[in-house]
Amino acid sequence: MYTPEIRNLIKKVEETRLSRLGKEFRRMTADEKQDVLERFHPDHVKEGFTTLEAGVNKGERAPKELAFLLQAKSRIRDASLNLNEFDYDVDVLIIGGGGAGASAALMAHEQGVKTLVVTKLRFGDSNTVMAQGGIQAATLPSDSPAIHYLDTIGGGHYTNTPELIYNLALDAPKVIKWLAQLGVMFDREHDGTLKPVHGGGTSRRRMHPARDYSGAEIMRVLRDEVRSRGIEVVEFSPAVELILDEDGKAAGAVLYNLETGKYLIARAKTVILAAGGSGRLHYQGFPTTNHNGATADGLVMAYRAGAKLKFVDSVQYHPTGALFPPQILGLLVTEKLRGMGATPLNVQAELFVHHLETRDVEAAAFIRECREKKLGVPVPGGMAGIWLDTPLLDVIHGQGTVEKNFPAMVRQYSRFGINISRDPIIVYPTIHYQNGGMEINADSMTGIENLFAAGENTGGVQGRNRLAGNSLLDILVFGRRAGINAALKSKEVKLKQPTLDHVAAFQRELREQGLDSREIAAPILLPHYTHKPEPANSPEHKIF
Ligand code: MEZ
Repeated sequence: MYTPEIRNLIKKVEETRLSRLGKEFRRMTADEKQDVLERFHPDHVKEGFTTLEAGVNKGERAPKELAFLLQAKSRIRDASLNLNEFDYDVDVLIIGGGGAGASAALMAHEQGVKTLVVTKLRFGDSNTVMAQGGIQAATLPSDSPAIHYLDTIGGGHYTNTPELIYNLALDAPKVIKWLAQLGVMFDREHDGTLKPVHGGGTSRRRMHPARDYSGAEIMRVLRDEVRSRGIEVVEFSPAVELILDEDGKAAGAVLYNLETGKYLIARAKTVILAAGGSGRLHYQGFPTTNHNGATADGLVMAYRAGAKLKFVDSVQYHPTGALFPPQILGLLVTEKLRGMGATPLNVQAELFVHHLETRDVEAAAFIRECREKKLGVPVPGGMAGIWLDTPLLDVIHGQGTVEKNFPAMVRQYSRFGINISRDPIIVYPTIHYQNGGMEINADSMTGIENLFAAGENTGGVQGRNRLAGNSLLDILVFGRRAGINAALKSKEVKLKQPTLDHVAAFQRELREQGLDSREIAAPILLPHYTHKPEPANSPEHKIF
């Protein structure tokens, strides 16, 4: 329920709506973008970062909260484990039960190899199911993978790895076809053709939604497919350490059964890390759109095993996280709203940024409007945000548009007495995506032999800024590639003596750097929400 003060401010938005119809704020120049990013994007807040003192990325910048975990002690430091007595013995071990893990499992299984998925929570609990707006692919006659490539590399400030986005854009139409054949119900025109929408930084309509629950719809189908093909899935058993063989090649993982508290050994000829992102580390105290398991587990395990990370100092803040009501603070308000024409406004109901700038620029402009210009919309508790004029969509496209295209969002807000077809909503940037992660090649292979990776725990596909809809695509393109290539590779592998020597070696390095006195062990597996005082050097989790 909006407060009387907020209701009063809404009047200005309503009074000016028709005069704003068809108007857009001009696009920023390259210099203006650079300026707003440097002054207001959280990636440029020096105090949010530190320098890594151990591991392969030593000397590089990382968010403080992530650096703390990358350099924390191992959970199994004091456990006595017999690596030759295994609980699971498979060809391909997939760590992670989101979209990347599920699509990898389907492809690996199609190669006729023994495939196992292990997942921290329930199968499907992941950022994939939280994705709302859609998946990018050049499917319109006016579009092409080449244009998709150019938009993606432009949005990523030319930092994306070219061979990765070449394959991302090229595989995209094939992935949409595959998903549709499996049963994903994308939004379609009356004649059955696909109905993509715009996203920030796209020059063509390319984002394919399933209403505003695109990720849940995709995960529904992938999960059903994995189950119906009889692929083994072990839930509530996160991997906590990779196992390498005596030659330093990936050879399995140590799992931790969350119900029994016992460690389990999974031996595998090849391993795929698809363990997701790190939004639940709440960098710089920001809220997040991410699911509870997004605690950087994949990065932590891979880093100890010696995998090189790329762009770990680059985090995506989604411009439109819910700011009010506080019960849904930080939850995603999909970019599909802006893609269809909803515009951000300041407290004076003025346009102040083009509604489809790329996310980093849009988020930085929102922060500037609130912090420097003091033109944010005040909410109880002292914060200020930005209006997103959702009712404008019914004016532009006709009555019922919001209801039809955003059923999940309508429901989310109606629980708090807010009708988003009638009233604008108040948003502010929220942590959405980890741009960086393990380096991979176009076969989804990391620098560690027999270790493959896909999805949010990799870096390079998205560069330093991801476009909307390119992460659902990334998990499928590189999840599928990881599945196929890990399966093919597993057919050649002769397993050797498994070891955890790399964990011991990393502990030694931490000790030498004076970093081993910390109490927290990583991966932390679940966010560390607590009111108890934190040990020294630990990240705090104050929201804002
Ligand atoms: O790719 C995304 O992150 C996406 C489309 C999110 C959204 O705003 O819906």
